[in-house]
Amino acid sequence: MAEEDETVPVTGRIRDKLVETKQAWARDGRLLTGTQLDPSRDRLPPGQTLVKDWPVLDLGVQPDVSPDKWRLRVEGLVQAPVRLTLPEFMALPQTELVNDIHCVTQWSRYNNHWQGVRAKDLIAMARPKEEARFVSFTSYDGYTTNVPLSEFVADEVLLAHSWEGAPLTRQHGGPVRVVLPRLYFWKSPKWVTRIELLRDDRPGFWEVRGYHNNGDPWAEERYG
Ligand SMILES: Nc1nc2c(c(=O)[nH]1)N[C@H]1C(S)=C(S)[C@@H](COP(=O)(O)O)O[C@H]1N2
Ligand SMILES: [Mo]
Repeated sequence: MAEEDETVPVTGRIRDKLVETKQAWARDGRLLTGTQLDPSRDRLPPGQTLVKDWPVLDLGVQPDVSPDKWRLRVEGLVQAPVRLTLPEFMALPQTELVNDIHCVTQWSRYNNHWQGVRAKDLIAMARPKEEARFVSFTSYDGYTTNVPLSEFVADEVLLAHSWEGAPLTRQHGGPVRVVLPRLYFWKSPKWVTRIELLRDDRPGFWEVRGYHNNGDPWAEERYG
């Protein structure tokens, strides 16, 4: 099979200062409160502040993925590698979910309405091999992150193309991003293109820069 040109234009520059600041916070253990809250009674995880708008956070590089160039691949330890164009992705069974998002830089936003494809439906198509335990995501801006496969196939995890009834904007990761609401939002890659199933864990961009490998907001797993 001929390799396609999968590069897309990007605007902006990697914000080294921001990356350095976030790394320094990890070193200093910033924002840790040590408060015990109960997700079945409480709604705002410890140390978080509620916002009404939706902040944009990324490395400062926003890829411009035109719909005809967008591809999504599920590969690695799978029996049936998946490779989808955007129309093929949109033709899969669609799910609507509402959830709260929690960013490690302290903001949380309630009641986000998403539409997209459930991660577990996509993974079922690829038929994971028995030894697959972890997922590594790669995005069009070069960003990577990782979660256990069991987290990715949880019911509330979506590959979202719409938010509040409108297509996801480019700055928030359109055409398609992962939404994994149980973990801090850095575990939800924008502009996702590759989902690789692995036997061994592979820490991603922030995970190798001092951020926690798991990232549970209720346990304040900000830094690792
Ligand atoms: N591809 C990509 N995905 C990413 C990031 C990024 O830099 N690149 N940043 C992460 C971080 S740190 C956060 S908090 C959320 C922010 O998503 P938002 O800009 O839609 O609020 O995206 C996550 N996903
Ligand atoms: Mo973040």
